[in-house]
This record gives sequence, C-alpha cells and structure tokens, in this order.
Amino acid sequence: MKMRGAGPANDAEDDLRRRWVVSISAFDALIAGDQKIEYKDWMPDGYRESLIRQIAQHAHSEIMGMQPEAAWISRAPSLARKAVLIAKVQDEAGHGLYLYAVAETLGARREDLLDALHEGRQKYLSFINYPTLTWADVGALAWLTDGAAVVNQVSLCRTSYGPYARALVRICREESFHHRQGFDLLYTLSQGTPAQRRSLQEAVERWWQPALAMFGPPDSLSTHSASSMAWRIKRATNDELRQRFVDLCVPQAEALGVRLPDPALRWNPERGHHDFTPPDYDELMRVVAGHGPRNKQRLAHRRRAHEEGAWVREAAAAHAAKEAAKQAAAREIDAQEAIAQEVDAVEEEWPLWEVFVRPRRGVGHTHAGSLRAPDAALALHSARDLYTRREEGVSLWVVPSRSMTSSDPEHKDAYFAPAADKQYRHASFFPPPEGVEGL
Ligand code: FAQ
Repeated sequence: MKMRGAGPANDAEDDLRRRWVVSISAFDALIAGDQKIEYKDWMPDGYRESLIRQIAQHAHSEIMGMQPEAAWISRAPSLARKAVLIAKVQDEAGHGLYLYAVAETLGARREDLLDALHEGRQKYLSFINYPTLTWADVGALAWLTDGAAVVNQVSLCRTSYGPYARALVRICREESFHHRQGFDLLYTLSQGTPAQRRSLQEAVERWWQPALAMFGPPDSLSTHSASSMAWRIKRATNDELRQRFVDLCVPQAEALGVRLPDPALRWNPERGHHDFTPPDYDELMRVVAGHGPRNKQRLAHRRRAHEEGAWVREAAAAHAAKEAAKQAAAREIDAQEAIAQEVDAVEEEWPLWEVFVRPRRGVGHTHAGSLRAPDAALALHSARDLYTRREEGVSLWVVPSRSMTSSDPEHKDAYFAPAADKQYRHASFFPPPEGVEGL
C-alpha cells in the first residue's frame, strides 16, 4: 500500500532502485555464467572505470612499446630482419588502435586518454623505459616481453568484456609472431660467433627482470586484482601468470643455450613449478614513477610524434567532414529518388487523367481539370461527379495524362511570342484602300 505523503519523487526513486536491482542482478548473472558483457549492457560504474583504466594502459603500452624497437629498424642486419621489425612495430601501432577503439565503446574519448598518457596521469608498462643497447636486445625484448605479453593476453582473451576479449584474440595471434621472431633472432645469434653468443647472454640478463615485472606487483600488493578477478576482467592473478611465464621460459632458454639470471631458479617437484626470485618491486615502482633509464626520452618522443602528427589528424578530420557532406547529399538524392519511386508506384496504380468538358453542343471540349483513377471507366465517373455536378457539360473526355504531349514551357517565346518580322500574317498588315469595304 502506498504511504500517505509518498510523492512523485519517492515513486521515481523506488522505480530507479527497482531497475538498478534488476540491472545488477542481470549483470551478476552474466558474470557468474561466464558470459560476455557487451557495450550496450548495463554495468556497474566500477567495472566500467576499471576496464577503461586497464585497457587505456594496455593501449598506451602498445604504442609506447613501438619505440625501443623502432630505433633498430634502420640498423637491422638484413633486409629480411628489417621487414620483420617494421611489421612488428606496425602491429603494435595497430594493437594500440584496436584497444583505444575498445575503450571508446566504454565511453572514453581517445583524446582524453592520450592527454592522460602525455601528461603522465596514466601509466604504460615499465619495461618500455629500458634501452635496447644492442641488436641482441631487440631479440631478447621480443622473446621475453612479447612472451610475457602473450602469457598475460592469452588469459585475457577470456576477459568478461566482449569487445576487449575479441580484440585480444586478434592481438594474441599477432603477438605470437612477435614472440617467435624474437626467439628466431636469438637462436641465430646462439649459433653464431662467441661475441654474438655473449651479446645474447648479456641482453637476456638485461631483459629478464623487466619482463618478470610486466605481470605487476605480487598479489598481496596488487590494488586491482581482487575486484578485477571478481568481475572476471582478469582471469588469473599477477603471480599465477608470472609463474606460468617462468615455467615456459626455462626450456626455451635451454634451447638457446642461455642462462637466465636468477641463482634461485630451479624446478620444485613438490609444487610442479620452478622456484624463482620475484622481480624487484622497488625498482618497478621507481621506473613507474618516472625514474627509469629512458622514461623522459620515451615520453618526449611520444609527445613530439603526437604534435607532429597533428596535421594528419586535421587532414583526416577534414576528409571525414567532406565525405560526410557527400554522403548527406547522396542520402538527399536517395530520398528524392525514393519519393520519385513512390510517385511512380502511385502513377502505376492510380494514373492521372485529364478531363475535358463540352459545355453545350456545337462547341469544343475544353480542359476542366485532372483527377486520379485506376481505369478509364472510373475516371469518367469521377469526372462526371467532379466537373459536371451543376449541369456544366453535355459531354466528357478523359485522357491519360501520360498520353498527352505538351509544349515545353521553356519554349514559350519561340513558340508563342508574336514574331515581329511576320506582321504580314495579320490582316491588319494589309489596310484596305479607302472606300473598299467587306475585306
Ligand atoms: N608497469 O593492481 P595492479 C605489448 C600498475 S605491451 C607499469 O596489479 P592490474 C606491446 C598498474 O597498472 C603489453 N605499471 O594492476 C609490446 C596499477 O596502476 P594504477 C601490454 C604497472 O591492472 C610488447 C598498479 O601498478 N599488456 O604487448 C606495472 O590489476 C613487446 C597496481 O597494479 C597489458 O597491458 C608495470 N609492469 O594488473 C611492445 C596487459 N604493473 O592503474 C614492444 C593488460 C602494474 O592503479 C615489445 N594489463 N602496474 O595506476 C594487465 O593485465 C594488468 O593491467 C597488469 C596489472 C597485469 C599489467
């Protein structure tokens, strides 16, 4: 029963609350049933914000991640390696684009996300702030950090947000090429000279820790893992993924003949996993805070690239506006054609007839007007009702309008203007002699 005094405001609040309960139950049921949430679905604000945060950082990492390798494109030791590196760097730009587009489905604006990156308000993964000192670093970076990215992102392919999951399936397919070509590069070095093998070992030593740190802080210190796991944004914790990565790397390192730089690294038969030294989180936090060896250069380069690319964005926007105007004009023409087609259809079923009435015997039929009718008999009936209701005529003609040919209004002058040079056509041109009549 409704309480006395419960006004419209309370009704509206109740309704809102009821709808919210229905929405959150539907959302919880989808998550519990391991179903995907799509962008039109209702979702809690926290879920949306957490996704935007993670996806934006992921996108930033992809486009920032182009830099350590792009520096080696001009120095690649063969055309084949150069082509592969170009393709990889281009893929990373592409991954950034897929991911910014996913963040946009959640209501984020790409310009805002890029501003946040450029102003240091949003993070990107710390490994990007380390230098690629030698060609072997290019291989180690790809083998280890792309390897870590694959481990993380294969798990994220099952994330609960549909557009993110679908983008990740595509990204993972490309990342496995990145990972593989890195291993191939290192394998080639491992078969080379002692100096090449040395550079391989040194590069792996430089990249092992940054790769381990890609999985984030330990679970006990992770800010977002609990909520992200509950919402199934993340499908495995930071430590679970890190362990998976180490277990995969050990046999690959053996194939490369390279030593992973961790004295504590060994197989633990009881756990069925390798024990290893976790990454140095103080260092991770230092680098994330902007004090890594390349933070300043990477961000400065990124800002410069963004500024230098402004004309491309402006040109693309101008082109898009022009195309939109063209399409609007085409739509207008389409609309006109649709009207014309409609008119044609009416014309087919209910053609137009011209009505001529003879007012009395002995005079010609004169045009009285037009009407629509499906056939001649009905046109005649209608013409009688319309034009001779008051005994205006003694005879009627109905003629299909389309059977009539008329002069073109544009030819009015040529057809009808009195020809000044043909006055002789008028009788008045020939004045009769005085006194002559009857002419
Ligand atoms: N560096 O509470 P958690 C690629 C931040 S790149 C910097 O555990 P969460 C291209 C974290 O964001 C691969 N920051 O956070 C490439 C959070 O900061 P916030 C890109 C880090 O989100 C490859 C705070 O610490 N892949 O493929 C790092 O639950 C090779 C607390 O951490 C992805 O981004 C770090 N290492 O878990 C190019 C995967 N770790 O937001 C060239 C998607 C943590 O509170 C060569 N992301 N932080 O300010 C994820 O899976 C997650 O976001 C984690 C972090 C696992 C990174």
